Amino acid sequence: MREVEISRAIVEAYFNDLLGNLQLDVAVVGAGPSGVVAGYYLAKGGAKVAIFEKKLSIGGGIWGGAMGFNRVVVQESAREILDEFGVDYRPAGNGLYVLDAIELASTLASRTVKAGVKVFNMIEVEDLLVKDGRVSGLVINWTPVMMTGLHVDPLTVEARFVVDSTGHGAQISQHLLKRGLIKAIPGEGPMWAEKGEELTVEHTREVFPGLYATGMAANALAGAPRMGPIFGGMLLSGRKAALEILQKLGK
Ligand code: 48H
Ligand code: FE2
Repeated sequence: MREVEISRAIVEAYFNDLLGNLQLDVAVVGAGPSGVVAGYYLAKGGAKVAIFEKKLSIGGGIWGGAMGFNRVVVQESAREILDEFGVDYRPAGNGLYVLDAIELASTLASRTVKAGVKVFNMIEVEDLLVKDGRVSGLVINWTPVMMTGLHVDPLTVEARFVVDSTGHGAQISQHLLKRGLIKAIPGEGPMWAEKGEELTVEHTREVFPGLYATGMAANALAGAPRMGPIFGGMLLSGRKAALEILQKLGK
């Protein structure tokens, strides 16, 4: 066994995957709960989909539960998604269920990868391709390049749809705001769990031709309340975006 053979195996496998994912049906940005669930349902529906995540880990805000207590809550309306993924939960009364954040994050990750979604971590989406008034892909760079501020030009990925699943900051939609292509991103409102959960799903939509927003990004775009450590809305939002996109793709 020679070290260079190990290196060759890694480089060949990675670059084959990258080459195979430069043109996608759907590029999801952000591997938090809403992005991962969107990716899963898109792949199950037959779309070619990849997720780009700037951190090493996938799962976004799930891991820390609430204040580091690594449990999260999901309400009745999203229980069927937990069942679909095979995540355990315990009734906590009042139509709420409590689950282990580590199990949720790791199971969502595993099932999504096994459903055929290619996850590229450590890649930050630094901009969008916009042509003829439609988002048509991503501009990507290594996270360490972004962190160090080195002047290194990016690469690109083409996609028929892009999903902004970047959480609180709605980072991807911010690129359109900066260019005056969308009018405003009011940011999330103060906490109101029930309303926030409802509105997250309601505001999951195509926010600009070719661009969907899910989860907290959808909330930020709509100025809807935050909801704290309840995750049903994130899961339902990811599924809603996926099903609408599949329909538009004719899948
Ligand atoms: C690549 C990026 C980029 C970029 C960001 O924050 P998330 O977990 O997002 P959601 O919306 O799926 O879930 C929100 C939930 O975790 C939460 O915060 C809740 C329910 N809060 C309620 C409250 O009251 O606070 O994940 C977003 C992911 C992260 O992993 C980021 O690293 C990643 O997106 N990301 N990836 N390129 N430009 N920006
Ligand atoms: Fe949050």
